[in-house]
Amino acid sequence: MLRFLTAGESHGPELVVIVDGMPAGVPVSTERIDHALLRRQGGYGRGARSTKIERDHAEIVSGVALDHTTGAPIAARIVNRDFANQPADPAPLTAPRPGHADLAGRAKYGLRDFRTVRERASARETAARTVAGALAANLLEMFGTRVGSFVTEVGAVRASAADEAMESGDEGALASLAEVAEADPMRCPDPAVSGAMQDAVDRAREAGQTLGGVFCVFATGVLPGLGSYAQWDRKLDGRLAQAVCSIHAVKGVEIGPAFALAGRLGTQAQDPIRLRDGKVARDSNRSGGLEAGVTSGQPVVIRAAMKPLSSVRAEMASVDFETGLPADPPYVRSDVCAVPAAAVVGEAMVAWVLAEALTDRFGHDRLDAMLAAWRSVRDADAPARSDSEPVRGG
Ligand code: EPS
Repeated sequence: MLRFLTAGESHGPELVVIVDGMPAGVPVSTERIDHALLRRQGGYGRGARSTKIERDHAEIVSGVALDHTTGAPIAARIVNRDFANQPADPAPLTAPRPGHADLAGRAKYGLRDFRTVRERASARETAARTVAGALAANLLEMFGTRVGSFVTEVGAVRASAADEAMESGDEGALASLAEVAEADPMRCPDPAVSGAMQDAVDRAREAGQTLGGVFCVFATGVLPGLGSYAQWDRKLDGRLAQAVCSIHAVKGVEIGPAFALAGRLGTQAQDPIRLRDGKVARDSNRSGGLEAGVTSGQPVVIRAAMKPLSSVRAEMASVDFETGLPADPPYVRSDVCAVPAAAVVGEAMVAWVLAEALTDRFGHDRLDAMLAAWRSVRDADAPARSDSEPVRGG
């Protein structure tokens, strides 16, 4: 079983991630991991913490030798530079902020200082996930799978540049859009729309508000047949949705153009099956690369809706739990918009779940054995022949 755990508080000394079950022999580049961390720190609308204080670096302390995984658990630590700036005895936060984990932490753990809740519930934790995701991406790359992302909505501003590519499943078009997004401060695939998104962030900042949005994560070069329809908890669509929905402030996940499909007729929501040059081909990718919880071999396309961040300077309605009186919780420094960062975390989570599915299918011990098994499946999925016996039943 491939799994990871994270530990650490947002303003504690460090974050920690332990990855277990990664096969031996996977190349590991610390530069690439740090590059993923840098991408997550960026994006227009991030606050002072991410842009000025932290400079995330993953120090790998176990499980990697000579730049390759050894099969042993991989542990990595990321130092929180902001730890050094923390007051020794900060005043407790006694008024919970709506939308945050504050009240949940009191209900679950009985914590009275909401600062304690915030420390673990913070999205800073996603830096640790990014390390696990980068390791998963290294593994996936050995099997020809690449994961990318872009941002399609920020506040009320929407970029439609990627709509066609997301529904058609054109891998080249998706990769080009992600390349444009990579150079854009908003991770937007349309630089013209990015300007309007950035203006919206500026306006929100001035008003003491925050903005959410929508991002798309996709994976290309995915082997058909990963996942399962045999049991609910092995369905890959469900596992991907859980993983993406677990990202802080993400409240909605869509596979393919699911919400648009809901209003169409049946034939307009399918991906017709054809034979082209003796190979099975599809006209479109409305399924988002997943049919019945199993990969189709088309790109996996997932969109996620991120709510506006709950830390706002504008007035918030709450109650002080010490006095029992209405209170406006003090503003705690935060980002104005973190949708570009969430897209990078989305990549990590999608890469992780695909790596889980790949190791579930091809084993956990060693990369060379996995590759041999993968090749035999890939090559055995022979193209349908028009002179072969028609399939009966089903
Ligand atoms: C976060 C609040 C902000 C964000 C932080 C997540 O931190 P601070 O209150 O220290 O400014 O910057 O995100 C990160 C530091 C990060 O690396 O992503 C929160 O409350 O979730």
